[in-house]
Amino acid sequence: SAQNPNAGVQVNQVGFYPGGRKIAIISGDKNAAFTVKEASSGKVVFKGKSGEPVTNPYSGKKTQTADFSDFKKAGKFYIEVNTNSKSPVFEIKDRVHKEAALASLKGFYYQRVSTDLPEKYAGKWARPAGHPDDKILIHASAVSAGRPENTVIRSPRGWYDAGDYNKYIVNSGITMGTLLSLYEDFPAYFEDFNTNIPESTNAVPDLLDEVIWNLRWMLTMQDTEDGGVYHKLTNPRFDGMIMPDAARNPRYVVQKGTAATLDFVAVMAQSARILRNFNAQLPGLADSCSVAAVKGWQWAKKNPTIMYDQNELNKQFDPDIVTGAYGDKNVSDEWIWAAAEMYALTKKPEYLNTISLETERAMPLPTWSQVKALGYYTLLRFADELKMESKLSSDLKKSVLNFSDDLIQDYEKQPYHTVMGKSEKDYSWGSSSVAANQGIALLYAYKLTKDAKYVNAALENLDYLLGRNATGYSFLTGFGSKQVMHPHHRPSIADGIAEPVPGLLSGGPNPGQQDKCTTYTSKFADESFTDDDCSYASNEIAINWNAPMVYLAAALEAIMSK
Ligand code: 9MR
Repeated sequence: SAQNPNAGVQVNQVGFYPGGRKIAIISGDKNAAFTVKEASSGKVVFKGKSGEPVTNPYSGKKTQTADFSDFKKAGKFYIEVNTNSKSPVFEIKDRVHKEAALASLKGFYYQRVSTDLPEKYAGKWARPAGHPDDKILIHASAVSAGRPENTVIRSPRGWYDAGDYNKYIVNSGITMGTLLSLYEDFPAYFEDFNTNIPESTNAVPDLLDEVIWNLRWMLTMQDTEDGGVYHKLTNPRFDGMIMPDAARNPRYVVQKGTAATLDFVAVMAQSARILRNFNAQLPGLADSCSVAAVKGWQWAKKNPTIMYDQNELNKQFDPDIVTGAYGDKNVSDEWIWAAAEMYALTKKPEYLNTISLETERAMPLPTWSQVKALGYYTLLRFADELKMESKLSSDLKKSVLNFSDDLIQDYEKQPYHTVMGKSEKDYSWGSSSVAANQGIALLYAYKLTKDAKYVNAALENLDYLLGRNATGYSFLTGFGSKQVMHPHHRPSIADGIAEPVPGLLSGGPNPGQQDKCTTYTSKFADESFTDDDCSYASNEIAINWNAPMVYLAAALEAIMSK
């Protein structure tokens, strides 16, 4: 219950693969035994012994692990510890996460800007188009000779960033990189992956069709005169809790910046690489992307240190802009990512010439402000094709593997038997994306070694996201027996429909509690979550959190269904 989020038995509320690892977490320290029971009959189908009690480093609460991996029968079941302690019902079956993978990609469709979402595709969440974005003003911070004040540009399409209605290049960067990498890592899987979107009947995979909706917007964010890319397209202040079509405030593009431009370059290079295989269906698009990438790269070379600093800009220019800043003060990682993608696109090693790949340092987890690992993943993906120097590829390999080896070290002793949460820092704003991005890193380690221990740990982070965590919530809307019902997401709040838009990943526990909502019931790092739409710090949704969710669920489907 909300009063005691640690009560009971927590599981992935969606379910398990017949051959996969299956773990439940039992609260308390006095449970020597557990049973698995068939949901329909209550018949005992498996008996197990729980692990040694573990003390939660954040709350001091005790938990025990129930491992029933040896039970491999398909069906619907629950775990019982004593007569009053039962887990939610879960399913064991092949392709058990396909629906979650499809829904979390479909989540992007619901975020589409400048278009109607007809009932045929959007079901009861159908809504009229919002934000045509065909008359965008140039903010005073962004005026240039070619685009003086009072210039109006077209910048339609894209996805709403999150619970708000703005469009931010930096955050689109990691989001697109993650989805495009998913396609490059598992292209065959997307031959049969239909999200029921308007483009579903064309000959392009739905994953790419969805990505292209945002790609076409990103292309409009480049100043074609000089190649620089506007940091974001935004209202001066956040809209109220209204539907997209009711939000009519003027919108601006703001200052061009180095981080935005390099993220743009990386996305355009990767898109060009992928889309040239679809030239027949999408004539010219791959070429446009590669031209845009080269132009952006040249701009960044000339403007290597233009950091978007919203507070500083507000001192100089009107109107004040107070929406998401995505201000990044260090762009060395953006250089690495952009250079890696340019190299992989053009096969010209010169792109890496002036760049330090920093493989001697620990690989950082990908976030919107730290994209180095995306560059590593791409370089490793193409190491053979690029005939990469063996020292370079072995350094990159080591870096990616060390990251995962540190993660999995002793994770079985964690209170929820997950790599997620080993470090208190994992519970930051958007912690769900930490879990998902850790899972992706583990799957790259698996790709490099074929060692199943990495897949197990990745799967357990998916278990975390779908319910096996200290809050007991499944963080993907529309999934699980204890669902997030009140995400900080304007359409979900304003549409008058009880269920939130499905397939969106809630940010998850964040002890920062910056929203100051009064409904949190705990301050412990792993419980610091409230399913309340006031909670933009723990219960918003965002495209850069949904993308790794899509990746993790779809990649595990591809791997586990072989
Ligand atoms: O994900 C962002 C997080 O890392 C920052 O700490 C936080 C505060 O600046 O902003 C988050 O991004 C938000 C963005 O600024 C505006 N749209 C909603 C995003 C998710 O909360």
